[in-house]
Amino acid sequence: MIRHEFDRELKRLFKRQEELIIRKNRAIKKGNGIYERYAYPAITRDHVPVFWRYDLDYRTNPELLMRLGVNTTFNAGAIKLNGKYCMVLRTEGFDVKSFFAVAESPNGIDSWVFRDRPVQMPVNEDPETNVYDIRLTQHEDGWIYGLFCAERKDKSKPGDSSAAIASCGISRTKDLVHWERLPDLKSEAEQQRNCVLHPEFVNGKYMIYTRPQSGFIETGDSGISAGFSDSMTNAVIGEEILVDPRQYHTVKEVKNGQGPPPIKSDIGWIHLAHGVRRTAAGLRYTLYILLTDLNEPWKVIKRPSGHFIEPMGEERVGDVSNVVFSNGWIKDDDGTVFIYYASSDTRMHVATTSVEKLVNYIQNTPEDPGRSELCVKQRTEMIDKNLALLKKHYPDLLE
Ligand code: M1P
Repeated sequence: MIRHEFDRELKRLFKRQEELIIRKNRAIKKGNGIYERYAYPAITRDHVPVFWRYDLDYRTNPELLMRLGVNTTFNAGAIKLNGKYCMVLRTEGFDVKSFFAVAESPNGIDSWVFRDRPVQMPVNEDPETNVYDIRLTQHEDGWIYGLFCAERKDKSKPGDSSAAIASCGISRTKDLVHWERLPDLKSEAEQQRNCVLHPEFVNGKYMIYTRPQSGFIETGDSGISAGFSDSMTNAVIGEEILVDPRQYHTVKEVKNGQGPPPIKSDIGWIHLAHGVRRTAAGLRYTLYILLTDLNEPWKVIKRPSGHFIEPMGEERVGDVSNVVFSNGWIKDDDGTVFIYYASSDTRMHVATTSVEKLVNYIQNTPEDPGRSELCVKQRTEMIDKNLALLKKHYPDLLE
């Protein structure tokens, strides 16, 4: 390209991105009443700054070719900080290494802008190959903790190039800019993924939701669990309590994992989790809700049946299709809840609801009775009640 063509193309790249960022998102009103989805993804790889992907120097890249592509932007931790809604995204380069990057929005829905540089996450004495799926917890001790998966090659299997070990990496920050890396979580399990710090002390200790695993992919017979540590600067947990087990023929038949830190409500801690089911088309990841006791957050007290969010339409397709995954949500002062979820390990979406609606959902959605016959009974009770009501008040709707 000659110089003025280069300048024109460069400006075009920035303009296209600006148009994407300022595009207003809109709620899709014909939802299920529990939450609202939005017309467009919140953050895609096209939101990643142009200067993270292209060499913009005419002398070294006169054809303006992309140099360091970004493949996906997904599985974001989330927090509201200094009045801004922040996502800390799993940003994956074409080289399949993930890193964390902060994007901010003034309203939690759209206008997401990446900070100028990715997070410079320090490593400890055994640097990991890959980091991902950070959960941000504003803890009552004053720190914002980031717990994430730190993945290393399994050196005990030198002949297996996909053998890996997943551990819980731990870091803390006050501003999402300066991060202090702490030692990885020590537990009795061979591997850990989907670890999340509870926001409050429990009996004077830090409580960490875990998912002990027997291998890198397989979880053995575990499910969402919890352990307690005296400190986060050297986090060690002993015995892990099983909080929410896997269960035959449910949305969490194959495995499950805690999503973001739970939200406190009058009736208990509201949890968002992912459940995985095996189908003929491969694994299907959906999100579900749980309620745990306010004083004993490891005790489940309500389990609305089935999934809460499932991959829909275009969300079903991506790098790892048929997946929704969430590790970030934000509760605003007015009770609005912004649920950030990724689809198919590719891009981020937002859905909005409120604590009030979540409480209503939890209190009034019956639990899974466990068998088809009982599910029919459960549904028939609602149908009978509804038919009587319709006959009395809206007979024309039955004609
Ligand atoms: O590909 C789906 C998800 O798989 C893993 O989650 P889990 O350990 O629960 O199966 C993670 O790698 C996650 O990042 C990914 O979205």
